[in-house]
Amino acid sequence: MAEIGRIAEVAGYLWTKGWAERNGGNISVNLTALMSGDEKALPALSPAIPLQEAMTALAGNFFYVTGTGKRMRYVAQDPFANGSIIRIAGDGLSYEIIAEQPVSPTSELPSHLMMHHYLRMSGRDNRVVLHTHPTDLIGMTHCKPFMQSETITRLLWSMIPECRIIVPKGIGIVPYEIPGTIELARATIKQLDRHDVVFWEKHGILAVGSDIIECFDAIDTLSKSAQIYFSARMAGYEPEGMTDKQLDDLVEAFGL
Ligand code: 2HA
Ligand code: ZN
Repeated sequence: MAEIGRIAEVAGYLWTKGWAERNGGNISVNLTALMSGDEKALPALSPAIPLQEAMTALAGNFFYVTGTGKRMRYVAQDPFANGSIIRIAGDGLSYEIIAEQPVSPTSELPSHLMMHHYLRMSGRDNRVVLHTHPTDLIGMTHCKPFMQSETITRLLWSMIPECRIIVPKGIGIVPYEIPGTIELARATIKQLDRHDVVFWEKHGILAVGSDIIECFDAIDTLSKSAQIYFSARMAGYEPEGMTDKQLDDLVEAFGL
């Protein structure tokens, strides 16, 4: 399936960017619309594994999910030895692994499914949830003044025109929570109401989208903006940033 190749491609980018130390980050992609009837009918490779909450809007859906403890650099080389396809049961209460090997999904699976469930319920065509650890953006989350959605969005938008265009909904902020917890997932979902990219304080970035390459591009563009900001600061000056008018003109020019 071509989509698995695109997931492997992005996993490779996460590693080469330095955003995926050890098993850092995880990916889930809703494959339901891309699978043939034969693929959907594959026999289970695992028993039914219960979910904590009924994912009714995801009943009968299929996801590729990176594996628990697996490294992005190896997902890039061999996505099916480091992740698997799961099928959500018809009642939304459990899932089975169906391909290609019985690789257990990321410990973040409940959080990812909660997000997919929320996106489905709100009618959004967002098939992808991507979580990663970009050094520069995480660095910014250690600075309290940046931990305001409007402040960080305005700052990163104003470094290059592309950022305003590629991340039009700006950045949501989630104060620190223990990784992998339902609390972190719930706080993130609140931010997904208005944003496609969320910064997790002192931890990482989560992006949702209809396409995994676009999810990567959004985070990559934010990272570029952060690097421009830090380069200027390291050279000893505060970058001017684009003006409000320059940013507003983009809205009109690009129909944002
Ligand atoms: O999967 O990044 O947040 C490892 C993590 C947890
Ligand atoms: Zn993480």
